[in-house]
Amino acid sequence: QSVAVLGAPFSRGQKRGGVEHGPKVIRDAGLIDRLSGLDYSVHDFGDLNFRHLEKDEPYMDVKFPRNVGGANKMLSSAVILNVLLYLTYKTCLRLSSSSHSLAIGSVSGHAQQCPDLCLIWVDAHADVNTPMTSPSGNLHGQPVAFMLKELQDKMPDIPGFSWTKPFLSSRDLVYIGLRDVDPGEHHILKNLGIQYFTMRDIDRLGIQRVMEVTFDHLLSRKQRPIHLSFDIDAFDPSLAPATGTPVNGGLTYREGIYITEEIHNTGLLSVMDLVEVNPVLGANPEAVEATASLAVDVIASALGQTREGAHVSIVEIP
Ligand code: DIR
Ligand code: MN
Ligand code: MN
Ligand code: MN
Repeated sequence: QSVAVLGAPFSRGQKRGGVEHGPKVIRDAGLIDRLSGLDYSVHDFGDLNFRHLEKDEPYMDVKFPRNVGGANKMLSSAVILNVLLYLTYKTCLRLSSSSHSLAIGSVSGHAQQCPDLCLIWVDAHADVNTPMTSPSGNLHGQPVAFMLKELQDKMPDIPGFSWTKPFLSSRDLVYIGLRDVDPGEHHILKNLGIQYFTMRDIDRLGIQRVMEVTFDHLLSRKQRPIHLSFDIDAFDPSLAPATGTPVNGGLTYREGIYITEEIHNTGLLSVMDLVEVNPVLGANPEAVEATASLAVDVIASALGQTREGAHVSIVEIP
């Protein structure tokens, strides 16, 4: 089987730069070799080259709307193309973008090819602020609001985003790992009845039960493609320090890997984003390296690396 890798170096989803280098450090941490080692034929599409628009006044409080909108549009087309290509061969696709603001393009491109997809969002944050509820104006805190049909009338016409319209029902989304949710976001989660698991829920239920309920919620009516959007800040900052908005009390290594192992085991993972690795924010090279190598572990695990090991049955025990 084969896997496509696509880098999307981009940082305009937030004020602090640096995440645009995320794809590079993840590649440098050995991503491609690791995937080849899992017996994938890897198609590395390299990095997208986003155009930078100098003149990009904030809209309301929203920062860099035209840059973020344009980059998402480009990523969306790239994902459409990739999914199309890979659906033909019935294989899995993965993708590494950098800022979570690019999830709009990634998920919408995926949804154009696979309209019945469901979305698993692993993150310390819900990223479902609308421009009106956003305390920061940063688009990396808002991507889910662009996707949800139920929020359509809450979204103003933001310059740069006229190409996209909401495509996801709130019941087709599950959050895992939340622990920093803004009041407006909490209202949306409750109001729309979105299924979410905070870190407290993981403490209470255990990660095994959380995954069981997640799949029950998303897949019990029918099997369908999964889009996994994994923000590295879901992990505890002790494991993933090189990221823009670390929040204490995050996923352990084992909880994170269990999530991706279980998603792999469904056989339904179709597109994955791994976002918000920011080498500029690591306190030292070790912090950056640890974060990037964690990202590679998460991706490899989502694509079938197991902790129990694996063997090819035609090979005799030597
Ligand atoms: C905050 C932080 N909820 C915001 N969001 C982050 O700016 O909307 N998302 N860090 O990843
Ligand atoms: Mn986050
Ligand atoms: Mn973020
Ligand atoms: Mn995020």
